[in-house]
Amino acid sequence: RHFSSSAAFRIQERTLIAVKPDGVQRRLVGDIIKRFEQRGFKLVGMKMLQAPEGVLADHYHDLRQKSFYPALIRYMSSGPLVAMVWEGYNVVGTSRAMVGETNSAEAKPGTIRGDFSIHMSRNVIHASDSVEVAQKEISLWFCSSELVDWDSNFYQV
Ligand code: IDP
Ligand code: MG
Repeated sequence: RHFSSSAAFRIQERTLIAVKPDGVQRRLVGDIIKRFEQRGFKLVGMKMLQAPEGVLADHYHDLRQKSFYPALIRYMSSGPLVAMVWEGYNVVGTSRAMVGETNSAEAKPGTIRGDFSIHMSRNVIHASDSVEVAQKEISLWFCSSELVDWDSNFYQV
């Protein structure tokens, strides 16, 4: 067995990533997948869907009182999105760094939002913001049979 079996790295974290409807319309799905693959993360689930209203209501439950909430739901319902589950060492924190600030105007160049978006109302991508939230979001968007627990023989921590 190679070193990735060592105890420190054995517990694998997962996160929910979604290419939002504007990202799909702008043909950014491939570019976004590429960034997560080349960083070294492992794709364990992926599907394209028109997000059901109930799922969106659950997903953005904490934002339901915000003034922008109705517009957010309209945005997220405006077309299909691509939901994915990515796995790997510290994937929640690292993917938030790769995605950049919520407010695209403040997102640094080199981040996904900083490269592809100018305004937070069309910010291209979702990424879970904590390990606990990630677990909730993954079970909201995916059933367990849709997640593939495959072994990687490529370098991976
Ligand atoms: P996050 O996506 O970076 O985690 P959250 O604060 O969880 O940001 O907000 C969820 C989504 O709601 C954002 O990605 C963005 O699409 C939208 N949003 C957040 N704040 C605003 C706002 O002030 N105006 C318009 N849309 C917003
Ligand atoms: Mg969030």
